[in-house]
Amino acid sequence: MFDKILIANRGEIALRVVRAAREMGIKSVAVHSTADTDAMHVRMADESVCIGPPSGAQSYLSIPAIIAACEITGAQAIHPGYGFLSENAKFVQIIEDHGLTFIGPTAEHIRTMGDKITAKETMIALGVPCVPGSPGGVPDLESALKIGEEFGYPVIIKATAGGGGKGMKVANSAAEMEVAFRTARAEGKSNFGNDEVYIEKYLMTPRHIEIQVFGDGKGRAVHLGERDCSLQRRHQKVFEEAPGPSISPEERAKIGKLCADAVARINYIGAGTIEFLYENGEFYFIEMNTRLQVEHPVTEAIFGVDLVREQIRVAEGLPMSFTQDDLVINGHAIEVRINAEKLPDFAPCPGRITQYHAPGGLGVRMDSALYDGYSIPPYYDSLIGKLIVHGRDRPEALARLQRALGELIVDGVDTTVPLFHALLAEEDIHSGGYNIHWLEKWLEANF
Ligand code: MV4
Repeated sequence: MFDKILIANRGEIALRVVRAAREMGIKSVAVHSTADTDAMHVRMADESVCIGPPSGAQSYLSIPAIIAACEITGAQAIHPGYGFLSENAKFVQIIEDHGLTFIGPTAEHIRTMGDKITAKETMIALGVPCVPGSPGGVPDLESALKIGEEFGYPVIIKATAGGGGKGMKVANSAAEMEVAFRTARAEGKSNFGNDEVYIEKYLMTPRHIEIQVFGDGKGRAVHLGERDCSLQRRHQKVFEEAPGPSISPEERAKIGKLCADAVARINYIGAGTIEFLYENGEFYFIEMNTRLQVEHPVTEAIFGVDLVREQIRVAEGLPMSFTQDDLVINGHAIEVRINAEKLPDFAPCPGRITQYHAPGGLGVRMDSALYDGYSIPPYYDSLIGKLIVHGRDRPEALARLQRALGELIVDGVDTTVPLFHALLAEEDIHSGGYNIHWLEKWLEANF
């Protein structure tokens, strides 16, 4: 059993891990850059170590500094949070080489899912439905044009190492293929050092539905239903909910079982998310994320589980504390991401928080590392809080969201809060009738 773990992250997610560890009787070590000396995660952890200057590359991404912090403090395991080193297979390998434990999947699982072509081949072999497209990589323009003919336009060319929408280009016709193909390759090369691409049929109006899975690394795995994360701007999620407003219990059980069985077969350990596009009642796999996601609290709310606690348990070799039959959905949960950004352009807005008041009451959870007088540094992600509401049903969750947003005070910087007030006035948000393009179109028309 661990008696001390190190958290290789900052902000609300570092705090989230400190809290889970403390409830389990495990001490936590915070690491921080010189810009984060006064950060809440440093204050709340049992110990802290300064690991470098402000830039992420020299601190939260510095593997030697993080390993050294583990050796100095005697921490036995590392929780990576999300972002930073959370999906870095080399980091996992180095942790294991030092006799430490990574709280997350194996280096091999991270590597397999990090390469999108390999991920897709793996999922096809495991019986998970995928978007129709090229079998593996597409080496040249001639092959790309053949795939376009075979599947019909529009198609989407994706970099195998891609992510966050980078290295992704749509071709609406054979005439557009050359530029799209070349651009996707070039973006793959320059952003990820890998110019391999694959091609899929382009789905016009899907929803983004992701299935939460959890494995014990010994061939047992469960699913915790889906989250609908269709409301995105430039591939950044802004509003997430569980269960998905368009998914029936039968569909959930079917796709959930496929996903749980797939990750059980590969002895997956810990939390994972299998991302799908959902259109006309069909699920199409696109990617798997081998980490805890930002939006995990909506799943925690409706299932009443602590996913970080479970991650730590399975990393210790313990079984999960629930079976599939124990996992019953209770109500509806919604998360909104509160960013220090100025509308309408979402320009980062770091600065000093002159007043902070978190909302509370029944069914309200605020995950944030803010406090009165805190200065948001300009070096990192602009996420400053996640407001998660839980109700008996979707209308109650929406009403609770409106009520909680009204209580929230974040003064001193601009935030995305006004966006959510405006969204709550939209009929499409109340009916759940949105897809992956809805938010950008709405922003275009309204902001
Ligand atoms: C797609 C697609 C349509 N058809 N693949 C965007 C990021 C990456 N994770 C996958 N993405 C997409 N893949 C096919 N075959 C549309 C998108 C997409 C998208 C997906 C989820 C949420 C928001 C999105 C916004 C634009 C495009």
